[in-house]
Amino acid sequence: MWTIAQVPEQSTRPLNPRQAVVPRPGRHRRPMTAPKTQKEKASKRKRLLLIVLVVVVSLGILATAAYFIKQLIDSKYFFCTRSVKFIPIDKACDGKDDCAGGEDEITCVSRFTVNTTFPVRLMSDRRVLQVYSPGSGWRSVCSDDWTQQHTETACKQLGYTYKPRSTSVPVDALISSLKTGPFTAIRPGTTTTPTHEATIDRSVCGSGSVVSLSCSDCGQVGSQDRIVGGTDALIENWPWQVSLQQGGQHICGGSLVSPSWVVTAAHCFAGSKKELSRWRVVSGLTYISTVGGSYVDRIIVNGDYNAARNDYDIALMRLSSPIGVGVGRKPVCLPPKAFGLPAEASMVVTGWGYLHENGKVSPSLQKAFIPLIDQAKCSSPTVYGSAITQRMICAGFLEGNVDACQGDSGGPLVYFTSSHWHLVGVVSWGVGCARERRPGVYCNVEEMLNWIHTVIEKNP
Ligand code: 4AZ
Repeated sequence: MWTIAQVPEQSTRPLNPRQAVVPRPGRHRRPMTAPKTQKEKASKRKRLLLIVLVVVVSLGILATAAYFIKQLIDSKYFFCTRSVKFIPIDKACDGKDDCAGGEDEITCVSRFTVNTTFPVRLMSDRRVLQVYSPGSGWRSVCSDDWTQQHTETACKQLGYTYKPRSTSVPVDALISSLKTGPFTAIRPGTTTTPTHEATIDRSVCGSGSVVSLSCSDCGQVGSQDRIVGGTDALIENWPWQVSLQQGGQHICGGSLVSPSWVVTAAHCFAGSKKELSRWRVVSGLTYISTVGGSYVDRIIVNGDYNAARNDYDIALMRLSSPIGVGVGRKPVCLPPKAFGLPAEASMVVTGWGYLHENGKVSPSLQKAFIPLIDQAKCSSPTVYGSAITQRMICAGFLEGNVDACQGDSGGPLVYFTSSHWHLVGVVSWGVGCARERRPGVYCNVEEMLNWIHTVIEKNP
């Protein structure tokens, strides 16, 4: 075996064996492949490193430039893949085919009007399960023969289900409008039949109690006292809050009501904002960022939305894949029907909206505690008069100073009760921001429950 140790440092054997090579004193022959000096090696390594660095930096610059160019093109044009051409973005989703095969009119916001009654609901702050039938109307479900299987079936009908539980509430403990019925009870042997088709009317509950449902761990957060500063908020405390973005820009707020569904305002999709592929839903961040947003595969605007009056200002967005629920990403609870918000209930509005009427979007999430304003007071001629409909609620201070503003639109107005946060409003409109006698107006979520449940059921 030829090892390094066997290599003579200076061979005296001639290359031509007939001619002897006499080593001359003081002069050394250099070997055929001279070993590099330490200095040479270091400089070669340095040169290589420099080349790698230049290549990496150039690639980085190129990628960044490509990203910004793409953002710029995406913000102005829609690309028709089949006919390989760009069309101005406002020609996409305008009701007219501009690409071959109408490609520009496929992935767009849709409208949906509900004209039926979603047959299952939770009633009052006790979350009493009620079912609807055209013949009998709404009836509270007795606890008689109710099982965990029935709980799972009913919760599935209501949308998002995680660790569903049911409890019994004595009829005597109900609000007066529910005490006298009407009631209904489950027919035994109907565990997987939709709840409203599995019941039989009863004049009284044999067990003396009705079913109360808790379908998920919605609206539950850790302690609230980790908030730093006056109005700065941490996403961990408001984990349903999301930022709806287009072309890397925050456009509206929204609220997760399940891992796949975001409730927001219909007016966020006005004008050229109807094309689905341009939207991203950024969740789990206190400081707004444009990276890592979820894609959206459906946007459904309330079909009764009236842009001139801001009436029915609500929309639902379905995420292409559900978000992973964690400390910064959790759904908020939808309120039950007849939630019974107390007068001047202290609620919280959150968002990255303007910090002043003519300001700009806030880099960090903000929160504000604001009281509910009585409907009659908000509809008085010195406030908003006849502009306030049944689909709206007002919140804030008549003296001004604290309010939602541009960019908060679509975001949550929440109320804490029975150890859960509930989505009672969606930021909708107002005259200016924080002006005297011009409080914030919110879409009344309680009035939209039928529409929300129907949309979610029809788009599994
Ligand atoms: C807006 O332009 C907006 N002060 C949102 C909320 C309010 C006003 C304007 C309420 O999106």
